[in-house]
Amino acid sequence: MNRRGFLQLSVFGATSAFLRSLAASERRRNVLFIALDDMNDWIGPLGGYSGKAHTPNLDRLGRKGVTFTNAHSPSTVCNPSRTAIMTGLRPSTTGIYNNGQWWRPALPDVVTMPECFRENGYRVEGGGKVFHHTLGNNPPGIWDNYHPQVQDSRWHYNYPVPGQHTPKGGVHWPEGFPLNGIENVKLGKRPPANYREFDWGPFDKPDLEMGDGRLVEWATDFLSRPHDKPFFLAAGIYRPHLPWYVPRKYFDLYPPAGIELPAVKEDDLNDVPACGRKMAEARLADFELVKKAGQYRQAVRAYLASISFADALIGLLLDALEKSPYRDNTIIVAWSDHGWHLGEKGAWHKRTLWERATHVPFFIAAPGVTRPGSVCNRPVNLIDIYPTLIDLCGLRAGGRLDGVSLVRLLRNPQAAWERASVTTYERGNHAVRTDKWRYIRYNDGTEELYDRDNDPHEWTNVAEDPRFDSTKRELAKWLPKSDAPPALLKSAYHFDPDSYSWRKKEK
Ligand SMILES: [Ca+2]
Repeated sequence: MNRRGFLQLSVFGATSAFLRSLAASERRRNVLFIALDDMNDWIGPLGGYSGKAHTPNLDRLGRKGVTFTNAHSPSTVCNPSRTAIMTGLRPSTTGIYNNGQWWRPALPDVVTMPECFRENGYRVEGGGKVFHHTLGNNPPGIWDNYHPQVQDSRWHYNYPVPGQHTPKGGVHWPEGFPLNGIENVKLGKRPPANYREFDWGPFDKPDLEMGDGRLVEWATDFLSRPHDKPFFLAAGIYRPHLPWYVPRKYFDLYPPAGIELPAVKEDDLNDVPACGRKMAEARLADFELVKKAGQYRQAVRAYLASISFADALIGLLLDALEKSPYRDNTIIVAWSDHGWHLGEKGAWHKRTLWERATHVPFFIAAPGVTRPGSVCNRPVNLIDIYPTLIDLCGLRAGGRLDGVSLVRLLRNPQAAWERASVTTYERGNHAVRTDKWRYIRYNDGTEELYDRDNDPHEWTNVAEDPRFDSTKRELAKWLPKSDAPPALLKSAYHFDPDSYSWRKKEK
């Protein structure tokens, strides 16, 4: 056969494979699952930032389906939140409360969301940070294929997959580290709590050469190819997680003079119980360091720039999907694992139970189900993603799920909705969110109650006001009925990254 005949045949072969995949994709819905990291509600569709946030692609995603404006995360730190989302089980069910625990040895039989799709005949691929990114949280049996996370600077846990637990050469501190010039970071001294990531500044690099850019390039390539099965494609974008390194053009969107700092009430924590104050003050030394170094405004700017970079990458994913044969048969879901404080309530970082830490971006566009540009203000939780997606795709759960399907709200965002949204941080500390209220109960029984209609900053704790006793009782009904004992800490195991197995240490 001459070369031309061969080419014609292969083009024909590729085309028919593409048509076959199209036919298969028409039978069942695909899922594009976009995970964001530490992205709070400072985005256009949620309006949490008092200035102008540049998030045209999140705006665009909102126009494609439903924007949930009152969505909250299961927890306010990465591992417990992501474990809850991916297993469909709350921290109070699993005992996974923090980053110092491994979920798999604690939950050996749990069927995670990608495993559920895989068992139902889907091709399941993932990349970047979907489960928590540190070693031992992304077991290899879950995915048909995984694109490892690429970091933009040296990072102590850059080994999420077997065989890659030794950082390869080429992962260095950026030239001039730290770009923020903070002396303690340069010296590797505390505070900050983690100097390796405590940096921000512009990179002179194209988007696709950033770690998240590599991930998105991989995901868009996946979307450009024929697939003979329906797919579940997870793309985990790491920004706006620290370090806030993004291409310079995203910093240029935010001239320093126009940066708005969050509103803070001087004596705000005086009416907060000790447990809450402790959460707010956990990274106080980091915050003080930022202010002392004259970096507060720059840090806020870098966080916003990081949001806009993540937004641009979401745009590339949407472009790729819209150009693909899967555009009319793919559900898009996008979410962030929790929010982030940049000074609100005196807090820096995450790990609190207030609005800025629990309130998250959450979008679902489901062709044939959602109406373009819908907005849903009902209180929902990311624990509901798993039951919602399997409902949309007609799959059955492999076991217990703590959330509920949101399909009713996807069809009618104004539908009556009696549920509250619950966020947990460490054992026995919970926040209950309804349309109007935030009720916090700590593990020593102390409480906070905020009337969000009249107090959107959550400045005035009215939990002690007897007029609200019955309100508190109603809200308390949503608290978990029990709080599972914490799963073992990592230090209780020997972990072998090559076989990806855990062995309990002898006592
Ligand atoms: Ca207060």
